[in-house]
Amino acid sequence: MEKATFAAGCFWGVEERFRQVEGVISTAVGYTGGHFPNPCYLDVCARITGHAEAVRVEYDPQRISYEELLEVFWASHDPTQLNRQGPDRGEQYRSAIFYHSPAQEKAARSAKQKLQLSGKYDKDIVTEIKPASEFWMAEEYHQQYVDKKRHVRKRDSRANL
Ligand code: MHO
Repeated sequence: MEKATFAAGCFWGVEERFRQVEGVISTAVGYTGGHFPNPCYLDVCARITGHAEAVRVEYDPQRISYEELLEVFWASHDPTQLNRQGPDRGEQYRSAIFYHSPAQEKAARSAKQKLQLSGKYDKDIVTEIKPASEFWMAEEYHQQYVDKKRHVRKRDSRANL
């Protein structure tokens, strides 16, 4: 099993996206890339931590390559938006790849360059590429948030019958 860590805006939707991918064994959301130990969501919202909302992916390299995970990452957000993603603004929503090995770093840098040269965006890709550092797990209610909400909706609609 190998690890990959990505930040691409609000981690709820990004985690859901990676959860669907064949070869991904587990996902978790958390805070990383900053300097503040053991942050809670409100610390991150207050922008005193330097952390990004991030998703940690555990994957089986026999079934999916890191390059393929990078494609999911690019497709899950707009990497030309600086310190925001859609309506969410602040450095915690920045686009970032936190690499776990020199091979991941190389793959990330080359994918970023390729995407820039592809002409898909007329603006610069602002994605940070940094070594993975301590990953602080987010609160339980943020984990698999979209999936949990889906179950709550189903339960509520059954209750209405
Ligand atoms: N727009 C969302 C972002 C949540 S995400 C965990 C909200 O304001 O609740 O950053």
